[in-house]
Amino acid sequence: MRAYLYDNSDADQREPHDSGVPVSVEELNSINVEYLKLEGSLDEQMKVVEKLCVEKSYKNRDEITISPSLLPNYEEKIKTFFTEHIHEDEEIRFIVEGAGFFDVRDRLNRWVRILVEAGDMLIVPAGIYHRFTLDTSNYIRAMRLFKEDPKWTPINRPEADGNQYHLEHLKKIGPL
Ligand code: KMT
Ligand code: NI
Repeated sequence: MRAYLYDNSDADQREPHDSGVPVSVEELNSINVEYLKLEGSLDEQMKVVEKLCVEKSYKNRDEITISPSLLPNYEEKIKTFFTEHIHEDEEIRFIVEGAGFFDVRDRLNRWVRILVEAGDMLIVPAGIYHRFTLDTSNYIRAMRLFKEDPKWTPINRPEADGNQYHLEHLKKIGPL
C-alpha cells in the first residue's frame, strides 16, 4: 500500500498523480479507512479473508475483473467508478490480482490516492466520498465483500451532500 495526496493535474486518471506528500495508514484509519496487507500465498490470504468474513459478518461476496476485454460495458463502468460518489454501506475489497487506485476525500476535502495491489484489503467506510480507477496496466481482479445484500447504488456528489450516511461519516471523523 502506498497512499499520498493526489496532485490534481490533468494527466490521465491512470497515472500515479503523486504530489510527493505521503499519507500514512494511521491517517487513513483516522478517516475510518482501513487497510490490511495479507501475507503468504493466495490460499493463505484466503484463509485470513474467511476469518475476517466471520468476525465482521461479511455474508456475501462476488468477484469482479476489470479490464477492457473482460468487463462488459467497460467504458461506461470505468466512468461510473471514477465519478465521485458515496455508498450507504462499506465498500470492502480484497485485491486478488493486478492493481488500481482508490481515491478518498480527507477532512480538508483533498483527494488521498491509495494504491491497491494483490494481497491488499481495503475497507472504505459508508458515506465517504471516493472513486476508483485502474492504473496504466489496465487490469484488476478483486473480491467484493458485503455484510448483507450488496447496495451497489453510488450516490454522486453533490446529491449525497445531505445524505444521512455522509453526514454521519463526517460527524464520526470530526474536524481536524
Ligand atoms: C467499485 O465499487 O468502485 C468497484 O467495485 C470497482 C473497484 S473494485 C477494485
Ligand atoms: Ni464506490
